[in-house]
Amino acid sequence: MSEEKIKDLENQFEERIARDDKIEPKDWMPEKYRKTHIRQISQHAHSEIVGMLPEGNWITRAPSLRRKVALLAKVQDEGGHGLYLYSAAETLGISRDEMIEQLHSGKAKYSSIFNYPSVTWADIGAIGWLVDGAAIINQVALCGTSFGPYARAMVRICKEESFHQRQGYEIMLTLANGTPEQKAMAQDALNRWWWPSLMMFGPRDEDSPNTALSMKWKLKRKTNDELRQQFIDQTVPQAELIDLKVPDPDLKWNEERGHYDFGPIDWDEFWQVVKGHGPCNRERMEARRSAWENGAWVREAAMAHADKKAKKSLNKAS
Ligand code: FAQ
Repeated sequence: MSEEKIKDLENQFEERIARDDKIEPKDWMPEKYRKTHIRQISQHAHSEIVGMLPEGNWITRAPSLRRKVALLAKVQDEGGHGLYLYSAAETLGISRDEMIEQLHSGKAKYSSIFNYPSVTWADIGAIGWLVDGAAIINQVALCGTSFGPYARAMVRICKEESFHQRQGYEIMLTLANGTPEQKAMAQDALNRWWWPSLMMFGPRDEDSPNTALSMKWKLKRKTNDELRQQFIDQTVPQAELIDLKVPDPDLKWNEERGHYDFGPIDWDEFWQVVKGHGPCNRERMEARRSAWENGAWVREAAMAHADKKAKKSLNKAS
């Protein structure tokens, strides 16, 4: 293709982005747009799948049948979210196998938050309330993202995440209104999950290499810092309502800004976790790899069945 033609296509593409048109898989797009979408959508998919592990840990130990049913449904939903997202990424020309290989080899990232352990039942409350709460804030913005399949997946995912967030908050509410031991357990979970939840939104804007281009192409509709602030402003009153204390001595409402000021985030810890040195990175990757290996027979059986069905319908047609 001539340089002039490419320039022309680029201009048309930028005009479509400016008009808030959705870009669809068969439309022309700059190679960098395609690649950055594969990066973000596949990492998002990996996060959903790895994110099943800390909660899956509690399915057999949920304190009642009602809690067990809700948790099972939630963990299953997360698996479903991973599948929509892998499908959305596949429309950009990468295969599911390639994405899984990138996860297993450590080339692709997944959210830092899932490298922390879930040690008590209150952690299941904190994950629903804080982790799903943070995920919703990020994902509501992504409903307006420029790539059609990603935006449409987000609409459905957000509806399910809002159920997840409420079931988590309700666990925290119940514990906070329970015995002094139960309330202390809820407070301890909030103490451990608060800062890692703030890290989920990614590095500060000035340290975020991908934000500028992703904002220009409307992959991101809000920056990491904007979303983090929105999460804090929304979550602090929820903690106050159930009489739990956010573990940040610098947290203070700033009348002038109309936002909460908050204390420094430990970015060294964040990068350590992202680079594979968090408390559970090794355990999470081992669980994913062994699930992949142990599930090989299911994939083979499904392929053999699909093959048999295709041959049968070919025979019928001839
Ligand atoms: N963890 O330049 P930026 C959920 C990486 S879903 C690990 O700012 P970007 C549901 C980043 O990839 C949670 N790595 O990057 C659920 C980049 O590295 P790269 C997942 C992180 O992409 C709930 C580098 O740092 N949600 O929770 C993290 O513009 C409960 C520089 O950063 C999504 O994925 C991190 N926290 O912004 C499931 C939402 N932050 O790729 C189960 C979609 C940054 O260049 C249970 N993703 N990095 O090698 C996004 O919105 C963006 O990708 C950000 C990062 C905001 C995460």
